[in-house]
Amino acid sequence: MKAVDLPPYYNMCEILEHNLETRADKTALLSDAGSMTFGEVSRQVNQVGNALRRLDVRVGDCVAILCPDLPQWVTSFFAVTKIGGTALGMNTLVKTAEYDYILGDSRARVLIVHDSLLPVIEPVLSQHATLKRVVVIGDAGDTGYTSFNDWIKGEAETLDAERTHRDDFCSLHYSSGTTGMPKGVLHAHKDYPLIAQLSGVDVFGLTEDDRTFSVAKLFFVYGIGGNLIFPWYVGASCVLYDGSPRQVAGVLKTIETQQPTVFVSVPTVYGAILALPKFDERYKLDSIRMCISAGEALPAPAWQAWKDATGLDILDTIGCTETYHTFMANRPGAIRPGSSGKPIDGYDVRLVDDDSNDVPAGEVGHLMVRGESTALFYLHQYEKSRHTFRGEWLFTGDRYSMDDDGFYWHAGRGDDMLKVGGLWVSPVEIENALSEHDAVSECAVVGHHDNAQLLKPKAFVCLRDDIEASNEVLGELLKLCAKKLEAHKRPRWIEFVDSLPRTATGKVQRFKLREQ
Ligand code: 3UK
Repeated sequence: MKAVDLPPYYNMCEILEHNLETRADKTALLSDAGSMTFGEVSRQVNQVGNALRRLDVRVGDCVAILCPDLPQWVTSFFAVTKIGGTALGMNTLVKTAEYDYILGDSRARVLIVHDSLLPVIEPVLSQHATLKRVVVIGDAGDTGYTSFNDWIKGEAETLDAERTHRDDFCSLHYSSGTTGMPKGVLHAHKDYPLIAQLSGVDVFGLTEDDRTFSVAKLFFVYGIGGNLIFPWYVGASCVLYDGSPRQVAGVLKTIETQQPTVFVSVPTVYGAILALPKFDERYKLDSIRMCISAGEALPAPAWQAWKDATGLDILDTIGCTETYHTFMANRPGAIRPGSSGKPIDGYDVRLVDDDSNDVPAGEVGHLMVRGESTALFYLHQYEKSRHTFRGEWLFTGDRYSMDDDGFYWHAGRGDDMLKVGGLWVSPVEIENALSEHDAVSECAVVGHHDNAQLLKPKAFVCLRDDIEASNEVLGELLKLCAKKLEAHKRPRWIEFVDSLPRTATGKVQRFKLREQ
């Protein structure tokens, strides 16, 4: 499928609405809060869309959604795109300062927020004059904000979709970098059917008989693609899970009760499940026919252990926020454990050296990718955009080699970024947190493989001359990290060293620390 195959005027809400003719009464989503049919989803989408128009949300306006994976997340998302707005699914795991930045950078006009997340974002809401209205899902209590249920009650259940162009932007996704705040990536209406066809159908072979379930949340493009866009594009159902993927018992229980056929997950969660004694006997997982992994490389031993325990193959795949979804994948029946597979139809990749010359097979190069679902730029980031979006080609920042059979092997990142549990971690952020302690004179953080061969942050810390390394200092540093950093960003090891290796120009040589 090519972008030109779509009608010039196309609205991505078609991915939901094409189901209304033949499947209006079919279950579209299942969740602890109950299930909804395609017809029910569509009616609520229309109510939210009408309520947004009543707030004067116009084409191009941004609406932010900060909510666990619940039906209201989904109906809000489709409602925004249906009226031609730009939907921003916010990461539910970040701190107040990041919400502050994102509200400013996106100029969100309306915020739809779940009551459980309101306390983290509330302190900065009044600083954003561009934010006109806050709607609360759940209990709005005496906050003074509008309650979601009251807001849509009485709104009409029909709504004409905005006549958007296939190239109009419809969603905004924030992705982290080495320094500073995350970068906004805009995707167009056309990108949705493209990824659904190229990955969901052509690679994963989803059909309307499938039921997807993802531990990657909807705010993460890997999650919304695999657990909402792909299934609905083919008329399949999805299972929403509003718990934490760290609670593997909850994940397994959900599989047992909701019986998904496709499991969309990340290496750390596969690892955590494998670490649970006799998980395959304690939980019934036999509804699953296909397991997908992405976010970070899946180690071959984990692939084998999963196969031994469940009989199932995991398809390791790689995508990025900039391409929206998968561009390389292991395919059913053609898997090389430990590799990221091969480029999928619709995408081309190149491996190049520092001077942009192609490198031969077996050698490591920078991974570039080309495909029509790729975003065009980072919002308000001219320099970073020029570095990453190079004409048709996207510079991913990943280092890869290709073997003689055409499989691609991840060789780490060219920048210092880490992927932990599929989530971005910047060493600089951890270093900044550690440096706040008086005893620390300098420090550096690198990725280090744990026993399961997954990358986790490790800190090398130099203490001030008058301070001795001790368990007490260590305890204080760990406590500081617990206060300042989200769980996946906290260093798993802290090593005290006398000095950090540096170049002649004073730059920390992280590669030397990585080798230790
Ligand atoms: C890394 C991988 C090795 C790699 C994503 C599937 O992860 C996704 O998007 P992000 O923008 O991060 C992209 C970066 O993550 N990565 C992802 N998958 C793998 N590294 N093996 C893998 N299998 O550094 C990449 O550049 O958060 C994943 C589908 C859609 C996505 N957006």
